[in-house]
Amino acid sequence: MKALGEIGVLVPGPLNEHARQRIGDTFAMEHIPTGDATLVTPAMAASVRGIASMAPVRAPLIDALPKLEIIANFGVGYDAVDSAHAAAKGIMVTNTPDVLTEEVADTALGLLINAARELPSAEKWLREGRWPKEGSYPLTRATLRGRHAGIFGLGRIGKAIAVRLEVLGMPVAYHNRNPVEGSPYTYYPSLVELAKAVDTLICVAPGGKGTEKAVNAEVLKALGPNGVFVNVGRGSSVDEDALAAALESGTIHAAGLDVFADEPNVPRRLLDAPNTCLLPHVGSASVYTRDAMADLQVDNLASWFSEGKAITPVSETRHLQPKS
Ligand code: A2R
Repeated sequence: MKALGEIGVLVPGPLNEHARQRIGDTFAMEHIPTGDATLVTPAMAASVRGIASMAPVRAPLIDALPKLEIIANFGVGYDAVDSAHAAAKGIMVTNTPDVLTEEVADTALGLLINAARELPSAEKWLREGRWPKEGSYPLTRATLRGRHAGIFGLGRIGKAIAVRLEVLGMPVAYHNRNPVEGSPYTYYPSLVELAKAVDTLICVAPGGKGTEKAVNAEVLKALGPNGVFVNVGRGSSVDEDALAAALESGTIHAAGLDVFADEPNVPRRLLDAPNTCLLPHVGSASVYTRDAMADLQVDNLASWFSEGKAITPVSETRHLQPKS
């Protein structure tokens, strides 16, 4: 078995600094500015056995690296990695679940409170000197009191959000493809039915084809005029035109969004829509949590190359064993 320091690990595009540091200290690190396969040199093709990514890893990049064994993704959502293509070629894919769960759940709560109680707008009122000139910020039409919450994607993070909502006194319901065994929350087999039953919808489902534009005009109409929509999952799960239209027309009351379909670009209509709290995808973005994600990403690589085992394989590649 080769010493870890002789194993080539490619970092395509930007990566968390702590992860880069550890990869550089542990492996023979290579870097290319983006995931563009044409940037792979013959030397990289001959030596790279692992990828550590925060940026997309598409099929052409995978195909340009004939010795590739493992793609270690930074983040629990791995929709930017072509995991089906990797699995078909026997290449392991790992992600970083659990270590970010509580941080993202906190962010969801912050977005909900900000959207419903307009705290960013109230702060703007203070900073613009309007308080002494014009008096108190107007009373908010929305409150958390008496709300009913629906979670789209009751997995690790969804459950952590549910616990927080229960503390706020909100009954919780959810929609997944399958009911969660033993869950105390009410299950709805359809997202529209869930939206009809609640006035607060929190999306924390994974991105990808199965959830693409799932939160559409019909779902938003079902949520209703007192509705607050929060998204800490993926922007691709939302029809953003329909969401902007729903906010503009009062079809729903407010939205708190941490994720967007075409990051870092945020549609003008969402920037201009009333009652929105918009964040630049900071759900897990504390030093504490990002360090833990970086450690798990690098530990997956180290474990694969030294023990022949990934720590947190994604479901599509869980069955794979090292080739050598
Ligand atoms: O559908 P199920 O029974 O496999 O439940 C999963 C649910 N889910 C879906 N629900 C409805 N329609 C779908 N097409 C669909 N696909 C998945 O989302 C499961 O309950 C939940 C995902 O939970 P976990 O796998 O535990 O992920 P975690 O750690 O909570 O993170 C969720 C997402 C990430 O993928 C990133 O996009 C974001 O939060 O950070």
